[in-house]
Amino acid sequence: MIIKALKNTLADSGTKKISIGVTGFSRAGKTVFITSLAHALMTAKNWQKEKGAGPLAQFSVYEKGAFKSARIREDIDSHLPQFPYRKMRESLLGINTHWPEATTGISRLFIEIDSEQSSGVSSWLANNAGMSDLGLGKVIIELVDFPGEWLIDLPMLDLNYADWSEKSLLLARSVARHKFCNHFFTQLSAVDAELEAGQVASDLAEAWTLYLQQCAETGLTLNQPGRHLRPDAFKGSPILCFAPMDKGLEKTALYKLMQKRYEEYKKKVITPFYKENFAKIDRQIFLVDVLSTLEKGEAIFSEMTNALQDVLKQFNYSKGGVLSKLGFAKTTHVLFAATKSDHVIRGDRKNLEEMLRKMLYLADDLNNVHGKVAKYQVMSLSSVKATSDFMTTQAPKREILKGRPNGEAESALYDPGGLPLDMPPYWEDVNFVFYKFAPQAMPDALHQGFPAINLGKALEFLIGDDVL
Ligand SMILES: Nc1nc2c(ncn2[C@@H]2O[C@H](COP(=O)(O)OP(=O)(O)O)[C@@H](O)[C@H]2O)c(=O)[nH]1
Ligand SMILES: [Mg+2]
Repeated sequence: MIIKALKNTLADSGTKKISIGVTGFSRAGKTVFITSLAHALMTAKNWQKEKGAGPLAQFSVYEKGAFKSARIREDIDSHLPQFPYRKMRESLLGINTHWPEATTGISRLFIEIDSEQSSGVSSWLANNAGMSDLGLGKVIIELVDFPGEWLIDLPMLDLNYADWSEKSLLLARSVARHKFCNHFFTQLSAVDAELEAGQVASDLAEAWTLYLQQCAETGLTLNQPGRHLRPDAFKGSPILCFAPMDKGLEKTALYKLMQKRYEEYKKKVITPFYKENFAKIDRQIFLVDVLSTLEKGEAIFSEMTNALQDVLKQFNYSKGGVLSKLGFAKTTHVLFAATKSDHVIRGDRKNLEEMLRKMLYLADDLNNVHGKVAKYQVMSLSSVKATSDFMTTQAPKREILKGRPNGEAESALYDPGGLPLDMPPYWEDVNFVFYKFAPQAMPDALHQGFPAINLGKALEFLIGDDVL
């Protein structure tokens, strides 16, 4: 055991480590992406001979036949929660396939990838000097999974309590949200400043949480504070007992208590989460669920675009170079992926990519990301393809999907309708249906990985330069 650990340490000293931030709002597809990517890497050997096939198609090391092996390194940061790869994979295998459960806490996965050492120096060292154990030709990628609800907290770092309250209360009165907020506003207007502040604060926080839960259920994104929905280790902690209040109450003990807790929340919850998981990521894949928000209509779609805009301001992007090497402004590659692309017909997958690109013109209108990073790409992605592509037999022939929507017993043919080409879309003309397809039975997936679209292409963008 000790010798193995020592060998690993020695080998790791020459190994490139790449931290990939898998980012996205709740239900964007982070957990499914990590599961499918890990499983594709673990099973890639089985596809090796069929170039251009399998879930890692378009990952160049693999297509060139230079991919040697991948393994999960449970010994790295073994004191931290590990991403439950086996459990997630199991849910998608077998007869009763189902999508993995929603994520409640943070976890990490380290995958070591070995490739043929194609560079002259490294292959010479390996072949002639017996130094193949030094980690040359080896890359360790770190993937972090976390509840998407926490991501939406990052913009709070730039706001004080008064400004956050004003913004949140205004949003709560918006068309899409006001119907969920009556209970909270009734409580807020009846606040008795004479009562013990701690109790009133926790009642208001409870009413605010109820409101956020209802908003989240309808698909709205800007649900702050995110830990009210997914508290994880902070469950029951007084630090979460706050909610927004009108400025008119600022002289009261209750307001001051809320303000104090808000600042504590920023300092003790959001800042450590940001520092540990985002401040130093090398590469970022931002998963965006364009499709289900599109189906939910204008209010939900535009709130997601606004949330994207707020969140993108928080990251530290760079063109690489000295600053990034010193640990400042690290993230050099950013990939935006429109997920669940198996919900649209083949011919619309490029349109989906185009929709996201246009959405980013709105969300990143000052080019804070696009103009800053060394590498930038937009694509559509399906981490686990739950549909098959079909052509109708009767004229006029058209593309269609075969799949099983959640809750249905059998697979059938579905026409999801086309995607709008304008951004923002002309909402009266949108006729796209998001069928919420369940994963199909995938008898070969255990040894062949899950069928996917553009998974290898995404990996190529993220680490293709590093595993040559
Ligand atoms: N058809 C299809 N559905 C997906 C895919 N990825 C995610 N989903 C759906 O999106 C839901 C949320 O995915 P998940 O990875 O848990 O999202 P997270 O909250 O970002 O971790 C899943 O339960 C699936 O219903 C995909 O590649 N194809
Ligand atoms: Mg998740």
